[in-house]
Amino acid sequence: MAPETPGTENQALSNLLRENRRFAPPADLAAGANVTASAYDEAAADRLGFWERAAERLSWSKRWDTALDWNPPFAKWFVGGELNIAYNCVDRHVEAGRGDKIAYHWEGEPEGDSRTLTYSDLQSEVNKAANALLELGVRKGDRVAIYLPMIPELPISMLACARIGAVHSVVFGGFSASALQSRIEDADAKLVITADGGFRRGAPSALKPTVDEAVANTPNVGHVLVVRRTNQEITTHERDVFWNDLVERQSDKHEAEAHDAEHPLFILYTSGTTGKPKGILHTTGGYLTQTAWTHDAVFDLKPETDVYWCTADIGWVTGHSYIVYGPLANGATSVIYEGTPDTPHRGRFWEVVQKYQVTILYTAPTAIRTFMKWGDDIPAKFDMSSLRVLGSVGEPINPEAYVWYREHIGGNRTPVVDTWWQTETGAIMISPLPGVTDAKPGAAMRPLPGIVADVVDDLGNSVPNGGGGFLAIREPWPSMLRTIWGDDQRYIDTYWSRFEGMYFAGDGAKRDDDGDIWLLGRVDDVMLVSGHNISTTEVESALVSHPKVAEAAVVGATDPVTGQAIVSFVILRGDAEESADIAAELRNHVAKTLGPIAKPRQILVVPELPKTRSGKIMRRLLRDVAENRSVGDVTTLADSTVMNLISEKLPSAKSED
Ligand code: 6R9
Repeated sequence: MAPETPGTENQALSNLLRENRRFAPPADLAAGANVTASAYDEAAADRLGFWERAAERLSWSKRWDTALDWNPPFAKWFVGGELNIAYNCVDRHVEAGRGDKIAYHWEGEPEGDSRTLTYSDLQSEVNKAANALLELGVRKGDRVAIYLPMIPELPISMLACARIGAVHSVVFGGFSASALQSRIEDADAKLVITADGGFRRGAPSALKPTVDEAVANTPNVGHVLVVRRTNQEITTHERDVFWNDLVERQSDKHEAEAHDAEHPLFILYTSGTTGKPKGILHTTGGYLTQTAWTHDAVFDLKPETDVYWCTADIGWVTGHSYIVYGPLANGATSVIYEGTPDTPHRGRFWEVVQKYQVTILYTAPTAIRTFMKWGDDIPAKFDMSSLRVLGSVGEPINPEAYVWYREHIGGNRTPVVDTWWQTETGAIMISPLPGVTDAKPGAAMRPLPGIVADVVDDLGNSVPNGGGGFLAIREPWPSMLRTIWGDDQRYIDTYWSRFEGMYFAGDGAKRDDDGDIWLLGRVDDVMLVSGHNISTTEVESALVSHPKVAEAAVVGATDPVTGQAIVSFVILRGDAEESADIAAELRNHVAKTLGPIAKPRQILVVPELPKTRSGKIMRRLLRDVAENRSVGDVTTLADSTVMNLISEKLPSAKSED
């Protein structure tokens, strides 16, 4: 994204989109909010003291001596402190007399398949699993790979590892044998926890054969612990042990030992855009402090009355931080849903909201845009009056999708919090507070109290209000990644070398005239058109603001005249007709909304977009299509047939005027 022409250094990214809608917090929510505006002042006056108070919300066996030891870019938080994460997430709630409170309402994909776990239930399950791990020879510091569907044994396994100080590495159940194998090898895991299979789209889908293939080449894996979920036929090996045999016969008592605040908690692999996956390492005290505090503040969690549902997969960081650790540390009641939103019907999410009277819902823009495409009539059939706060994470949320979410899911009464963060940040960093902030659709608004984020130009200087550039974080934060597992140099190179003394997030951002932050997509995706750096997000948002468009992805393709030209891929709404002049209509709409510089060269109407398994659009593959190359590596695609569907559309990919 280096500027091509001299003198453009201070205009790293164009600011084209104007959005004037505002939504104030509901008065009752504001009046009883967990966190008020004063938190910003308190944190600004004493940032470390602020995080120390957040850490005091947890139970420590030994208090820390020093809040932060910062040896850039290596941080240690709550140095000298000791605590047990499983004790904080489970036992202390039972000891406080809340053992009968529901921790998880688990909803399987097959209808009628559900299970309820109270905090007492969770305590005995976690203790049994911890004892089982010990019997298998797993010790503090050992790594355990977990390859499970969204069943209760997944959080139970994570907590059992945390309890004994083993480091978990959850690998999303959709990954291939070779992806699993490379992650097992990189972390040198000695145990793999899996299941025979899980339910996906109405049918059992096998997991065990993938594990067998992966561990055939990993001699250090001593055992594979298998949960029976689908009762599919499986091949067994000598190393296999079954959850039902091993875990069920264990004692449900286990004394939790305190671990150092900096003891490794988990590794989570993130692929980034290219290359070898990075094993992001999170540790104990700082991670739990920030996930718990942000979950309380950003969702205004009232643990006694709220029913909270985060729809992410636990295999992604959102599930780690906001299905497992944050909510449990806060004693929340959560929903876990095993399946997909369209099984057995397209109203399944809203049926779950209605059934459990969900009050807080946290989902992704990709899901919201899919619901928009399916039509307003589907959510309208369900009673969702219990909802009071909605959240969004994973990608920039287009203003149109935000407003649709607020209106059709939130009944125009609920605030929507757009939460920006990453696997690397561990917890939410930039977000409105639902009882404090006048939210703007499409903006993540302000860094949370205690977080020092900035938008900087190419040289690392803060951009003025109205300017665009790179998102950077100027001060360490408690739940930051500590390193890339086994590769400190890559940690330094990837995150700390772009700007002196600042964490480089890899996202473009702008600051509006009020100083509020808008995320603009990955900087690798920025388009350079006639010397202007144009963000994918703004053009996509302009397209989605057209009533016929449900989803859009844009990329820059080499162009002889403008350097790069904008090529757009759009999915139409369920009720929109694909007319002959749709391309011209949409191109003009973008030009009118953002200015002629952002007018796409081409518009392609497609049935689907290529997405990662966590729902992010893979623009790299669309760039291959737009530049007439053969399509690159598709192994991280959720649905590998999508690129064929798009390529079939190619004859119409010729340029227009
Ligand atoms: C939590 C998660 C991180 C990347 C991040 C950014 C994008 C996430 C966003 C957002 C705009 C938001 N992202 N939340 N962009 N607005 N509210 O998604 O972690 O899978 O590591 O992805 O996702 O590009 O850099 P991860």
